[in-house]
Amino acid sequence: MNACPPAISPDEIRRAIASDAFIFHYQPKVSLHTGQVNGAEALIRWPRGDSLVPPGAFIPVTETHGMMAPLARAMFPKLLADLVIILDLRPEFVVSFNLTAGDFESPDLVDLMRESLHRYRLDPRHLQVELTESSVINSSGEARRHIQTLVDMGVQLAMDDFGTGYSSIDVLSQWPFSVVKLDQGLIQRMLTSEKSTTIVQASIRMAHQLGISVVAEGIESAAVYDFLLASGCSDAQGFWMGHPMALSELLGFLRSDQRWSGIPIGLIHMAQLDHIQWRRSLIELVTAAAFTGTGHASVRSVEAELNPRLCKLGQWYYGLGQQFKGHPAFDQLEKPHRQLHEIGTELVEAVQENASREEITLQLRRLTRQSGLVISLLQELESEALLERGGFTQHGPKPPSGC
Ligand code: G
Ligand code: MN
Repeated sequence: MNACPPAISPDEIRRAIASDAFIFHYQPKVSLHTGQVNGAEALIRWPRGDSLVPPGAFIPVTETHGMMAPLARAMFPKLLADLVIILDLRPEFVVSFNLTAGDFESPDLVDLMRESLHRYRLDPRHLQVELTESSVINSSGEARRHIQTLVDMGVQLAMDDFGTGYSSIDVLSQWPFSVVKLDQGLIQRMLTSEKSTTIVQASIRMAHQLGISVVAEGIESAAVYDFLLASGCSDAQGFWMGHPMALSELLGFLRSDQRWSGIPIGLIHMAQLDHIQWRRSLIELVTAAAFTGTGHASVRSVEAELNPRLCKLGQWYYGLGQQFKGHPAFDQLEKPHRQLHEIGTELVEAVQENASREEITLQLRRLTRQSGLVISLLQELESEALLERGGFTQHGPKPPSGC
């Protein structure tokens, strides 16, 4: 039997901080929109002799002896020095690192981050702070204010281990998170549990509707990667693409310019959901205004949504969707989508001009028919894109049962 390695003492950690012994390893994140590495999670590592002290052996001791904040303070300038080197190679790169809300009880850390960013002349949008929701739930108003200051500076906030806590959804509504990281346990259970699959898909949809991007963690196979790509997830992190690695290795990894599949099939599905929501809120607004005599004022507020380039479907079509250009169903979509918006505009005008109930009913019917056309083109594009890349029936999660 192997003897347990001796426990790490708080003094050893104190000395290691003072002697600058800790470094960062970086685990790459792949954009599911482009198939390229677009960021990395920085993880603190302690090289000692020829090996690394496992994080599980020193992080808990550091935490219980209140040394996480000194460690974070010592490591932050190092992170920025590494980031400057990475940005030279990939100017859009984003590095995330792990903190707890408790690290923000005093304003020191935010002050240090602001000063260091200034000193390194770095744009804060290249930085992302990962906080677990449990640390957020137990945090004070002070910590919350300091974190808000950070977000106002332009630093992104990611909720780590989403799906493992108690009230993730509520925390999302109250804190300025722009990213959620789906917990690796949830991702790994996806292959064997239909319920986990549904939870992952529903979380991605919810985040999409909130305008929050989703990083899936713990991807260990092509099957899981493909499934997340088809579900509309934004980014992927896991051993299948890359383990945490030293900075020099990361630079080599980036130079090798490895590509994964970046055909965002899942976004076609999101575009359908966006369209259905658009139609529903327009119809709700118009019928409330026309048939109950309320909501005239709110009808005016939909004007931006009536612009076919500004609705969510339009934003996708003229943005990320353009990679499907040349695909017949995609190319055919523009005209009916523009016509749909024309009908929507006429409908709103009819309501504003107090048109008769019959006229409004007629316009509503036209809107619904046109919407059917738009959806059927999107569905055609989605199923053909799935067919082209082979679907995930041979190696992916089981298809849903029941229908
Ligand atoms: O919870 P947090 O996101 O901070 O966890 C990051 C940790 O997860 C790292 O220590 C990393 O080594 C580990 N990790 C990253 N990718 C994978 C993976 O694909 N599988 C497993 N089992 N662990 C992973
Ligand atoms: Mn993390």
